[in-house]
Amino acid sequence: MTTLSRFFYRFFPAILALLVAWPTYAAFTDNNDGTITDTVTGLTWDQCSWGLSGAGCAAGAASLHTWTQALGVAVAANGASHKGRNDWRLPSKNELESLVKIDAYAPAIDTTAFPGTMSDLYWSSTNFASNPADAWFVFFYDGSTDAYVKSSTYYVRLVRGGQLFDSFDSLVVTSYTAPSATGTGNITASFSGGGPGCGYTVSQFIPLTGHGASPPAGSAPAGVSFPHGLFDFTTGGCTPGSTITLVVTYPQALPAGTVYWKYGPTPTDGSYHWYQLPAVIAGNTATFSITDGGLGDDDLTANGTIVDQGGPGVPGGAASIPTLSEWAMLMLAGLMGLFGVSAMRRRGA
Ligand SMILES: [Ca+2]
Repeated sequence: MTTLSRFFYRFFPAILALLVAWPTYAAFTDNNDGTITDTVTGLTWDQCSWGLSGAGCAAGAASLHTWTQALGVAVAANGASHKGRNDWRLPSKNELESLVKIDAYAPAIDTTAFPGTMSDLYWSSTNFASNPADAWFVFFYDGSTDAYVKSSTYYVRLVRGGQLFDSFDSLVVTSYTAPSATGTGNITASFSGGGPGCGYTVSQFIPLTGHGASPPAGSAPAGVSFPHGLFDFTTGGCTPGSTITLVVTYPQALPAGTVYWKYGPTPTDGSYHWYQLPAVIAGNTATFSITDGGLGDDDLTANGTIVDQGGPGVPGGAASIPTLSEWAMLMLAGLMGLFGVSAMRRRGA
């Protein structure tokens, strides 16, 4: 036996152990409070899938959630100070993938650190960029990843702390400020309701005509002007059938008699037409509510998406306040009327 082979046989167990241990990218620390910290990523994970608890995550049953519900699980966990913390969130795709153990399957995870993990699909918070109706998941059977429609029900594991990778993936936008399309100043359109994942996927201020999203030219209701143009928006990721309440703040006070007009189909008339959406007009704000699938939602279905387009219509057309020359014409007309009446009286006398 050569010196080299003797060396190899002597250290064979150590070499083997090194090779087996090599693909371990994560270094887990059990915090003994139901959480596991990955010292590589700095993230702290809920040791159990949502729904499981206790030693070895042996109690309860892992629960299935739609993507929107999964975002809500984090909100609920924070409200209940889950495991003494209130900064839980749904992990991003990259964060969730960091848990995959590449030399394991069914489940593809360190089962000592994360007992009770389902060999199944877990939601990430990351939207699928080319189709906002889908989001990314990690398949902990083999560690693969893909995206699918958000209404699917998958498992959830929450995370907290660390560096928030892909923070914009989970950013839900509920307020939009931009100049009006008519040059009157900045408009802010904010909404509340619709669930934790409900945000604008489209938001733009458009003119009454001439924009790709504008209603057909000449279709607007007669005798009504739209000094601030229209607001065109779509929300996504909302709880199906939920109601959002919008407050749109305009740069100037809305005149008396202002009505919020919309162009689109309604539950009682499927063709595109102008109609008045019930709204509270006060000062420079218009406040109204739209229920997913109800009046004001152009897709007329409770699908988690609200499609809307409309704006405040001022009665009397553009010249609701007479200009100086118009006042002069009115006075002249009034004077001529007075002369006419006095002339008639003289003739009749
Ligand atoms: Ca809808």
